[in-house]
Amino acid sequence: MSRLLVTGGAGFIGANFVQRAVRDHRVTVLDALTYAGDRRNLAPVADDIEFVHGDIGDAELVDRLVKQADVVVHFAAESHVDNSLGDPAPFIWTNVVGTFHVLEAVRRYDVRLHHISTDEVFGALPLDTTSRFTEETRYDPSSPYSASKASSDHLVRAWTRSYGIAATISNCANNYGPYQHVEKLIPRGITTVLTGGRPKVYGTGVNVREWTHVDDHNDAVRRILRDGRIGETYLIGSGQERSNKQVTETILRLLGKPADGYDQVADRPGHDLRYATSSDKLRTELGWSPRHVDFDSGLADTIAWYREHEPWWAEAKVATEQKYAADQSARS
Ligand code: NAD
Ligand code: TDX
Repeated sequence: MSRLLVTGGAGFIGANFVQRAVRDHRVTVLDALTYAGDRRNLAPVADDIEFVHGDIGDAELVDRLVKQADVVVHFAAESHVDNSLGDPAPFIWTNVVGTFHVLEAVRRYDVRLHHISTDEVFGALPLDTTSRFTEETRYDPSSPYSASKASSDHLVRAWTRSYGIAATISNCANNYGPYQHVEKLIPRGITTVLTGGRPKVYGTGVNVREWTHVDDHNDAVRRILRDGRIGETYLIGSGQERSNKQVTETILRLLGKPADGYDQVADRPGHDLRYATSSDKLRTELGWSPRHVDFDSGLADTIAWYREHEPWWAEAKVATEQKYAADQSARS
C-alpha cells in the first residue's frame, strides 16, 4: 500500500478521487478549504484518511508532508475562470507558487508526482472544424486561470527536464458529476432550476465544451499513476461535445421545464469558443476509455445527485449567486 498525498482532495475532482483511492492506498489530504473545498466531500472516508488543513503555498508544511509520501497527486488549484477574471491574485498564489513548492519538495525527496491540469491551457479551437487538441498542441491560454495552469505545467516540465523529477501531467476536458461546486455551468444550471430560477447562458451559448464524467477522469489518473511513462503528458476527454445552449436545454428538459426557459446574459470576456481533446495516446498506451459515453444519462444521474443533496449546496448557492450578481453589475 503506497502512501498518497492528495492536494486539493476536498474539492470536486479530488474528493471523488480520494473516495476511491482509499481502497488501495494510505491517503493524506492537504487542502486549504477555500470556498471550493468542503470536508463533507470526504465524509464517506473520513475515518480512512489523514486530513491536513493547510495551504500548498506553505513551503514548510508541503515539505513535511511530501517527505512522508510515496506519490503526490496534485489537484489543488483555484479552478474557476470567472473568479480569475475578477481577481487573478489567488490563481497566481495557488496554481503557480503552490505548484512551485510542491515541485521543490518532490525534488528534495525524490517522490513521484502526478500534476492535474486542464485542456484550457491550449486556448480555443474554432467552432467550424473537427480539429482537436493533442499533446503537441502549442500552449495559448486565454484567461488568468488558464495562464496560471499553463505556468504550472511549464514548471512541472522544466523540473522534469532540469532536475529529473519523476512527474507526469494530464490535461482533462470539462468535468461533471457529484460534488461539483455550484459556480460551474452544470451544477449552476441544475440548482437554479431546482430553486425556481432560469439558467444563465453567456452570450449566444454556441461555445462548445467536451464533457467528461469525473469518474472517467479519475480512472485515467489511476492508469497514469500505475502505467504512465515518466515525463509524459496525457490528454483526457470523453469526446462528448455539447454547446452550452444544448447542455442548458437538456438540463431544462430533464427537469420537466420548457427547453427555452433560460436567459442569455453578458458574455464572459475572452470566452474560449471550443475545447476538444484527442485522448488517443491515453487510449492506445494505457487502455483507457470513458465509461460514461451517454452524456444525457450522466447528466440525469448528476441532476438526481443534486436533487438528493440540497443541504450540501443550498448555502453555497446563495453566496455564489450573490457573487455573480455583484460581478455582473461591476462589469456593466
Ligand atoms: P475545485 O475548485 O472544486 O477544488 C479545488 C480544491 O483545492 C479545493 O478543495 C480547495 O480548497 C483546494 N485549494 C485551493 N487552493 C488551495 C491551496 N492554496 N492549498 C491547498 N488547497 C487548496 O477544483 P476541481 O474542479 O476539483 O479541479 C481540481 C483540479 O483539476 C484543478 O487543478 C483543475 O485545474 C483541474 N481540472 C478541472 C476540470 C474541471 O472541469 N473542473 C477540468 C480539468 C482539470
Ligand atoms: O452560468 C454560466 N453560464 C454559462 O454560459 C456559467 C457558470 C458558465 N457558462 C459557460 C462558460 C463556459 O463556456 O459554460 C461553459 C462552462 O463554464 P464553466 O463551468 O465555468 O467551465 P469552463 O470555463 O469551461 O472551465 C471548466 O473546465 C475546465 C473548469 O471550471 C476548469 O477548472 C477546467 O479547467
